[in-house]
Amino acid sequence: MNFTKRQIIQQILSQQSDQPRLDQAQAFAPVNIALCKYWGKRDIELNLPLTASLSIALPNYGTHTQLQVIDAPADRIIVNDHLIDNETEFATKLIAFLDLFRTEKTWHLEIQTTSDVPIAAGLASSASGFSALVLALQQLFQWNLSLTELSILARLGSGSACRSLWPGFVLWQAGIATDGMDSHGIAIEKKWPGLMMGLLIFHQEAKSISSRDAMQRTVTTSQLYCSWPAQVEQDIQQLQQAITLQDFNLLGSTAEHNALSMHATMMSAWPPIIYTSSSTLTAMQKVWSLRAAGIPVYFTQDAGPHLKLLFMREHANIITNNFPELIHIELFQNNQS
Ligand code: 2P0
Repeated sequence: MNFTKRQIIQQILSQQSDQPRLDQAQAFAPVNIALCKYWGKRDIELNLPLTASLSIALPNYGTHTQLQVIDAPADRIIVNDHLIDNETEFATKLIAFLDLFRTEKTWHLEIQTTSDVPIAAGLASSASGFSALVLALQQLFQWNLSLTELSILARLGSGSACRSLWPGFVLWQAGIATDGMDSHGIAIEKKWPGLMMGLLIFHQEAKSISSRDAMQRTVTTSQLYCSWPAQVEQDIQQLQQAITLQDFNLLGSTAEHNALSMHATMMSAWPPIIYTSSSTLTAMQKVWSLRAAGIPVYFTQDAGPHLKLLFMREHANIITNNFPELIHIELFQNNQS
Protein backbone atom coordinates (compact mmCIF):
# COMPACT_ATOMS: atom_id res chain seq x y z
CA MET A 1 0.00 0.00 0.00
CA ASN A 2 1.22 3.50 -0.85
CA PHE A 3 0.69 6.18 1.77
CA THR A 4 0.39 9.92 1.24
CA LYS A 5 2.17 12.50 3.37
CA ARG A 6 -1.19 13.68 4.71
CA GLN A 7 -2.10 10.16 5.91
CA ILE A 8 1.19 9.88 7.79
CA ILE A 9 0.72 13.31 9.39
CA GLN A 10 -2.84 12.44 10.44
CA GLN A 11 -1.55 9.22 11.98
CA ILE A 12 1.17 11.04 13.97
CA LEU A 13 -1.10 13.91 15.02
CA SER A 14 -4.21 11.83 15.80
CA GLN A 15 -4.10 12.74 19.53
CA GLN A 16 -2.74 16.27 19.03
CA SER A 17 -4.19 19.73 18.54
CA ASP A 18 -4.93 20.83 14.97
CA GLN A 19 -5.04 24.51 16.03
CA PRO A 20 -2.24 26.77 17.27
CA ARG A 21 -2.36 27.09 21.07
CA LEU A 22 0.12 29.98 21.27
CA ASP A 23 0.45 33.16 19.19
CA GLN A 24 4.10 32.63 18.45
CA ALA A 25 6.96 30.16 18.73
CA GLN A 26 10.58 29.85 17.70
CA ALA A 27 13.18 27.14 17.22
CA PHE A 28 16.68 26.44 15.91
CA ALA A 29 17.99 23.37 14.10
CA PRO A 30 21.54 22.70 12.91
CA VAL A 31 22.84 21.95 9.44
CA ASN A 32 23.99 18.33 9.17
CA ILE A 33 26.70 16.96 6.93
CA ALA A 34 26.49 13.30 5.95
CA LEU A 35 29.60 11.16 6.45
CA CYS A 36 27.70 8.31 4.79
CA LYS A 37 25.33 9.82 2.25
CA TYR A 38 21.60 9.48 1.61
CA TRP A 39 21.42 8.82 -2.12
CA GLY A 40 18.33 7.11 -3.55
CA LYS A 41 14.71 6.67 -2.45
CA ARG A 42 12.46 3.65 -2.15
CA ASP A 43 9.42 5.96 -1.82
CA ILE A 44 9.53 9.37 -3.50
CA GLU A 45 6.34 10.72 -1.87
CA LEU A 46 7.47 9.98 1.70
CA ASN A 47 11.23 10.56 1.14
CA LEU A 48 11.98 7.02 2.28
CA PRO A 49 15.61 6.12 1.54
CA LEU A 50 16.95 2.95 -0.03
CA THR A 51 19.78 2.89 2.51
CA ALA A 52 20.76 4.23 5.92
CA SER A 53 22.94 7.34 6.27
CA LEU A 54 24.99 8.91 9.06
CA SER A 55 25.69 12.60 9.69
CA ILE A 56 27.34 15.10 11.99
CA ALA A 57 25.61 18.36 13.04
CA LEU A 58 27.38 21.73 12.77
CA PRO A 59 26.75 23.29 16.21
CA ASN A 60 26.70 26.98 15.23
CA TYR A 61 25.32 26.79 11.73
CA GLY A 62 21.67 26.25 11.09
CA THR A 63 18.23 27.78 10.70
CA HIS A 64 16.34 29.93 13.22
CA THR A 65 12.59 29.93 12.61
CA GLN A 66 9.99 32.14 14.23
CA LEU A 67 6.27 31.55 13.74
CA GLN A 68 3.51 34.07 14.41
CA VAL A 69 -0.21 33.38 13.92
CA ILE A 70 -1.64 36.08 11.63
CA ASP A 71 -5.15 37.14 10.74
CA ALA A 72 -4.65 37.01 6.98
CA PRO A 73 -5.83 34.89 4.03
CA ALA A 74 -2.34 33.49 3.33
CA ASP A 75 1.03 32.80 4.96
CA ARG A 76 3.76 35.47 4.91
CA ILE A 77 7.32 34.27 4.50
CA ILE A 78 10.31 36.35 5.52
CA VAL A 79 13.76 34.97 4.72
CA ASN A 80 16.81 36.68 6.22
CA ASP A 81 14.68 39.81 6.87
CA HIS A 82 13.19 39.98 3.34
CA LEU A 83 9.54 39.30 2.60
CA ILE A 84 9.48 36.85 -0.29
CA ASP A 85 6.83 36.24 -2.90
CA ASN A 86 4.60 33.23 -2.18
CA GLU A 87 5.09 32.12 -5.80
CA THR A 88 8.85 31.50 -5.38
CA GLU A 89 10.06 27.91 -5.29
CA PHE A 90 11.14 28.28 -1.64
CA ALA A 91 7.74 29.63 -0.55
CA THR A 92 5.75 27.13 -2.61
CA LYS A 93 7.55 24.20 -0.97
CA LEU A 94 7.12 25.66 2.52
CA ILE A 95 3.41 26.48 2.03
CA ALA A 96 2.74 23.03 0.53
CA PHE A 97 4.29 21.51 3.67
CA LEU A 98 2.17 23.70 6.00
CA ASP A 99 -0.95 22.82 3.94
CA LEU A 100 -0.45 19.20 5.00
CA PHE A 101 -1.16 20.26 8.60
CA ARG A 102 -4.19 22.47 7.87
CA THR A 103 -7.68 21.19 8.59
CA GLU A 104 -11.05 22.85 7.78
CA LYS A 105 -10.74 25.45 10.55
CA THR A 106 -7.62 26.88 9.12
CA TRP A 107 -4.88 29.25 10.26
CA HIS A 108 -2.10 31.24 8.64
CA LEU A 109 1.36 32.06 9.80
CA GLU A 110 4.09 34.57 9.36
CA ILE A 111 7.24 32.49 9.07
CA GLN A 112 10.49 34.32 9.69
CA THR A 113 13.48 32.23 8.91
CA THR A 114 17.13 33.22 9.18
CA SER A 115 20.10 31.12 8.35
CA ASP A 116 23.54 31.55 9.87
CA VAL A 117 25.08 29.58 7.09
CA PRO A 118 27.36 31.92 5.09
CA ILE A 119 25.66 33.08 1.90
CA ALA A 120 26.41 30.74 -1.01
CA ALA A 121 28.14 28.33 1.36
CA GLY A 122 26.63 25.45 -0.55
CA LEU A 123 25.27 23.96 2.65
CA ALA A 124 21.79 22.72 1.87
CA SER A 125 19.60 24.70 4.25
CA SER A 126 16.47 22.64 3.58
CA ALA A 127 17.48 20.06 6.20
CA SER A 128 17.89 22.57 9.04
CA GLY A 129 14.94 24.56 7.67
CA PHE A 130 12.38 21.75 7.86
CA SER A 131 13.63 20.49 11.22
CA ALA A 132 13.49 24.02 12.74
CA LEU A 133 9.99 24.36 11.30
CA VAL A 134 8.63 21.15 12.87
CA LEU A 135 10.24 22.07 16.22
CA ALA A 136 8.56 25.50 16.07
CA LEU A 137 5.21 23.95 15.04
CA GLN A 138 5.41 21.57 18.02
CA GLN A 139 5.67 24.64 20.32
CA LEU A 140 3.00 26.67 18.55
CA PHE A 141 0.45 23.84 18.61
CA GLN A 142 1.70 22.53 21.98
CA TRP A 143 2.07 19.00 20.65
CA ASN A 144 3.93 16.53 22.81
CA LEU A 145 5.58 14.54 20.06
CA SER A 146 8.90 12.77 20.60
CA LEU A 147 11.98 13.82 18.64
CA THR A 148 11.56 10.57 16.70
CA GLU A 149 8.06 11.59 15.59
CA LEU A 150 9.28 15.10 14.75
CA SER A 151 12.10 13.50 12.73
CA ILE A 152 9.49 11.62 10.67
CA LEU A 153 7.54 14.85 10.09
CA ALA A 154 10.74 16.70 9.06
CA ARG A 155 11.61 13.86 6.65
CA LEU A 156 8.34 14.49 4.80
CA GLY A 157 9.62 18.02 4.06
CA SER A 158 13.10 16.97 2.98
CA GLY A 159 14.72 13.58 3.55
CA SER A 160 17.94 14.71 5.22
CA ALA A 161 15.97 17.02 7.57
CA CYS A 162 15.21 13.97 9.72
CA ARG A 163 18.90 14.02 10.78
CA SER A 164 18.82 17.69 11.95
CA LEU A 165 16.90 17.22 15.22
CA TRP A 166 19.95 16.37 17.33
CA PRO A 167 23.49 17.69 17.90
CA GLY A 168 26.46 15.45 17.14
CA PHE A 169 26.38 12.21 15.18
CA VAL A 170 23.01 10.97 13.92
CA LEU A 171 22.10 7.73 12.16
CA TRP A 172 19.10 7.76 9.82
CA GLN A 173 17.93 4.18 9.76
CA ALA A 174 16.36 3.32 6.41
CA GLY A 175 13.51 1.25 7.87
CA ILE A 176 11.39 -1.27 6.00
CA ALA A 177 7.81 -0.19 6.80
CA THR A 178 5.77 1.11 3.86
CA ASP A 179 4.39 3.94 6.03
CA GLY A 180 7.97 4.94 6.96
CA MET A 181 7.29 4.96 10.70
CA ASP A 182 10.64 3.22 11.26
CA SER A 183 12.62 5.62 9.01
CA HIS A 184 13.95 8.44 11.19
CA GLY A 185 17.04 9.85 12.86
CA ILE A 186 18.61 8.26 15.93
CA ALA A 187 21.14 10.20 18.03
CA ILE A 188 24.53 8.55 18.51
CA GLU A 189 25.40 9.78 22.00
CA LYS A 190 29.18 9.64 21.60
CA LYS A 191 31.03 13.01 21.68
CA TRP A 192 34.42 13.55 20.02
CA PRO A 193 36.25 16.59 21.46
CA GLY A 194 38.79 18.06 19.04
CA LEU A 195 37.05 16.83 15.89
CA MET A 196 36.78 19.65 13.35
CA MET A 197 35.21 20.35 10.01
CA GLY A 198 36.45 22.95 7.54
CA LEU A 199 34.20 24.38 4.85
CA LEU A 200 35.91 25.00 1.56
CA ILE A 201 33.56 27.10 -0.52
CA PHE A 202 34.11 27.62 -4.24
CA HIS A 203 32.17 30.05 -6.37
CA GLN A 204 29.02 28.40 -7.63
CA GLU A 205 26.55 29.12 -10.38
CA ALA A 206 22.99 28.01 -9.72
CA LYS A 207 22.80 24.23 -9.38
CA SER A 208 22.33 22.53 -12.75
CA ILE A 209 20.19 19.81 -11.19
CA SER A 210 18.59 19.51 -7.74
CA SER A 211 19.77 16.70 -5.48
CA ARG A 212 16.18 15.39 -5.47
CA ASP A 213 16.22 14.96 -9.28
CA ALA A 214 19.86 13.86 -9.34
CA MET A 215 19.31 10.99 -6.92
CA GLN A 216 16.27 9.80 -8.85
CA ARG A 217 18.13 9.89 -12.17
CA THR A 218 21.00 7.95 -10.58
CA VAL A 219 18.70 5.23 -9.23
CA THR A 220 16.92 4.80 -12.56
CA THR A 221 19.84 5.05 -15.04
CA SER A 222 23.17 4.23 -13.34
CA GLN A 223 24.47 0.68 -13.72
CA LEU A 224 26.81 1.37 -10.80
CA TYR A 225 23.98 2.21 -8.40
CA CYS A 226 23.45 -1.49 -7.61
CA SER A 227 26.80 -1.47 -5.77
CA TRP A 228 25.74 1.46 -3.51
CA PRO A 229 23.69 -0.39 -0.84
CA ALA A 230 26.59 -2.76 -0.06
CA GLN A 231 29.00 0.17 0.11
CA VAL A 232 26.69 1.97 2.56
CA GLU A 233 26.30 -1.09 4.76
CA GLN A 234 30.07 -1.41 5.08
CA ASP A 235 30.59 2.34 5.57
CA ILE A 236 27.96 2.68 8.32
CA GLN A 237 29.62 -0.16 10.23
CA GLN A 238 33.05 1.42 9.80
CA LEU A 239 31.83 4.86 10.85
CA GLN A 240 30.15 3.46 13.95
CA GLN A 241 33.35 1.65 14.83
CA ALA A 242 35.42 4.80 14.19
CA ILE A 243 33.10 6.85 16.45
CA THR A 244 33.21 4.25 19.23
CA LEU A 245 37.02 3.93 19.11
CA GLN A 246 37.66 7.60 18.19
CA ASP A 247 39.70 6.32 15.27
CA PHE A 248 40.10 9.47 13.17
CA ASN A 249 41.73 7.83 10.14
CA LEU A 250 38.94 5.27 9.93
CA LEU A 251 36.31 8.02 10.17
CA GLY A 252 37.95 10.25 7.56
CA SER A 253 38.85 7.54 5.08
CA THR A 254 35.36 6.02 5.24
CA ALA A 255 33.68 9.42 4.75
CA GLU A 256 35.92 10.32 1.80
CA HIS A 257 35.48 6.92 0.15
CA ASN A 258 31.71 7.12 0.63
CA ALA A 259 31.45 10.59 -0.95
CA LEU A 260 33.57 9.62 -3.95
CA SER A 261 31.52 6.45 -4.43
CA MET A 262 28.29 8.48 -4.41
CA HIS A 263 29.74 10.82 -7.04
CA ALA A 264 30.82 7.80 -9.11
CA THR A 265 27.22 6.55 -9.21
CA MET A 266 26.10 10.01 -10.39
CA MET A 267 28.77 10.25 -13.04
CA SER A 268 27.56 6.94 -14.48
CA ALA A 269 23.94 8.15 -14.63
CA TRP A 270 22.57 9.25 -17.99
CA PRO A 271 22.61 12.12 -18.75
CA PRO A 272 25.65 12.28 -16.44
CA ILE A 273 25.64 14.36 -13.25
CA ILE A 274 28.92 16.01 -12.30
CA TYR A 275 28.93 18.52 -9.43
CA THR A 276 32.74 18.47 -9.19
CA SER A 277 34.53 21.51 -10.66
CA SER A 278 38.21 22.10 -11.46
CA SER A 279 38.53 23.91 -8.09
CA THR A 280 37.12 20.84 -6.34
CA LEU A 281 39.72 18.60 -8.01
CA THR A 282 42.60 20.96 -7.20
CA ALA A 283 41.55 20.99 -3.52
CA MET A 284 41.20 17.18 -3.45
CA GLN A 285 44.74 16.86 -4.78
CA LYS A 286 45.97 19.23 -2.06
CA VAL A 287 44.26 17.08 0.60
CA TRP A 288 45.92 13.97 -0.82
CA SER A 289 49.34 15.72 -0.85
CA LEU A 290 48.89 16.73 2.79
CA ARG A 291 48.01 13.15 3.68
CA ALA A 292 51.05 11.87 1.78
CA ALA A 293 53.09 14.29 3.95
CA GLY A 294 51.63 12.71 7.11
CA ILE A 295 48.83 15.21 7.94
CA PRO A 296 45.58 13.39 8.71
CA VAL A 297 42.96 15.31 6.72
CA TYR A 298 40.07 13.96 4.63
CA PHE A 299 37.17 15.45 2.69
CA THR A 300 33.54 14.83 1.98
CA GLN A 301 31.46 16.36 -0.84
CA ASP A 302 27.71 16.75 -1.25
CA ALA A 303 25.57 17.66 -4.26
CA GLY A 304 27.73 20.64 -5.18
CA PRO A 305 31.39 21.50 -5.90
CA HIS A 306 32.33 22.48 -2.32
CA LEU A 307 34.37 20.32 0.03
CA LYS A 308 34.07 19.80 3.76
CA LEU A 309 37.39 18.83 5.33
CA LEU A 310 37.68 16.62 8.40
CA PHE A 311 40.66 17.00 10.72
CA MET A 312 41.62 17.18 14.41
CA ARG A 313 42.16 20.45 16.29
CA GLU A 314 45.91 19.77 16.66
CA HIS A 315 46.28 20.02 12.87
CA ALA A 316 44.08 23.12 12.44
CA ASN A 317 47.01 25.51 11.98
CA ILE A 318 48.81 23.56 9.32
CA ILE A 319 45.54 23.03 7.47
CA THR A 320 44.75 26.77 7.61
CA ASN A 321 48.19 27.49 6.20
CA ASN A 322 47.33 25.31 3.24
CA PHE A 323 43.70 26.45 2.87
CA PRO A 324 43.63 30.10 4.10
CA GLU A 325 40.00 30.53 3.00
CA LEU A 326 38.77 27.60 5.13
CA ILE A 327 35.86 28.20 7.56
CA HIS A 328 36.67 26.20 10.72
CA ILE A 329 33.99 24.55 12.83
CA GLU A 330 34.55 22.81 16.18
CA LEU A 331 32.08 19.93 15.99
CA PHE A 332 31.95 19.30 19.74
CA GLN A 333 32.31 22.51 21.68
CA ASN A 334 33.22 22.80 25.34
CA ASN A 335 29.67 22.72 26.65
CA GLN A 336 28.98 19.64 24.56
CA SER A 337 32.16 17.68 25.07
C1 2P0 B 1 22.92 13.74 2.23
N1 2P0 B 1 22.12 14.88 0.15
O1 2P0 B 1 22.94 12.63 2.78
C2 2P0 B 1 22.82 13.74 0.71
C3 2P0 B 1 24.18 13.75 0.08
C4 2P0 B 1 22.86 15.50 -0.91
C5 2P0 B 1 24.07 14.67 -1.11
O2 2P0 B 1 20.33 14.62 1.45
O3 2P0 B 1 14.56 14.96 -2.00
O4 2P0 B 1 17.42 17.74 0.05
O5 2P0 B 1 14.34 16.51 -0.02
O6 2P0 B 1 14.72 14.07 0.33
O7 2P0 B 1 17.38 15.76 1.66
C6 2P0 B 1 20.11 16.27 -0.17
O8 2P0 B 1 18.85 15.76 -0.43
O9 2P0 B 1 16.52 15.47 -0.68
C7 2P0 B 1 20.87 15.20 0.52
P1 2P0 B 1 14.95 15.24 -0.58
P2 2P0 B 1 17.50 16.26 0.27
O10 2P0 B 1 23.03 14.81 2.87
